[in-house]
Amino acid sequence: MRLPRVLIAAILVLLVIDVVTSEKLRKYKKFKHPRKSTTTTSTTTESESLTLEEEDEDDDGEKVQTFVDPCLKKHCSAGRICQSNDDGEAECVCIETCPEEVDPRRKVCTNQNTTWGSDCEVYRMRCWCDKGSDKCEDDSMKHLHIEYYGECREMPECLDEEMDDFPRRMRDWLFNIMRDMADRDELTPHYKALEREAENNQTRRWANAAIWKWCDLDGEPHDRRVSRHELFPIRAPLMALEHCIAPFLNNCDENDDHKITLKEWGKCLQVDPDEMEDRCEDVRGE
Ligand SMILES: [Ca+2]
Ligand SMILES: [Ca+2]
Repeated sequence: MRLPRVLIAAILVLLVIDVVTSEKLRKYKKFKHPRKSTTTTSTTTESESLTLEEEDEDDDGEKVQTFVDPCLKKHCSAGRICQSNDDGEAECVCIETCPEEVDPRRKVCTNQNTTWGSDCEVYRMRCWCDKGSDKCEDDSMKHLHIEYYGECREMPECLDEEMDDFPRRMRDWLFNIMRDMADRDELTPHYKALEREAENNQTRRWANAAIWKWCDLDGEPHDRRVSRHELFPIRAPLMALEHCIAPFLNNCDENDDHKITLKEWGKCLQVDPDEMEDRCEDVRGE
């Protein structure tokens, strides 16, 4: 009789341990879950929880969880800052105050041909309109972006013959920048290989330069589409030198959805579509 009792007691103890362990595991998984989504979707869903926990061991070797600022790994686009909400979730909210700018060089000219005090004011207005705030002056400002720095000025019209020649000049320019960056060792090994291929194979020259630049422009969100905002690094500095750049880039977005796909980019640069395959270096989320 003694032995079965011991056995039953042992089974009961095992069952209790099992229940406790699986409960702990379930809670742990609940905490773990948000971390999974931090790298790939943090910029697409702005209110998602980014509660992170770091595990340390205390003096007794027990695992303890230390909560860290949910904003640490949160990226907010221009005009927004990260704030932790009541539930401890990271959230991007519109910047409340922009620094007062006195330097006229900080002024910017937008796609609506309006001069603003600073880039911060433009991004903040776009954020208000995106979020449906009553501070939004006009719904069209959802797509407000900076064309160039300085006050708006009269731009010479881009003539048809200038526009006809523009894709060729742009391709040339892109290839030369890529080559310069390779010479200065400023490309990653992945893009250096694309550059070498472009040097050695004439037929790949324009395609590789175009692919590299498109990948380079696709910043945040890294979604294999270049938004008008992401075009800023090439549009703003070229505006003063190339009056055709703005209409050229506008034409690139063929379906007018404010995003330029690799296909659209290749088409507007007049590169053979068969050569425009996605060869971006994927370093994020891996
Ligand atoms: Ca993008
Ligand atoms: Ca498009």
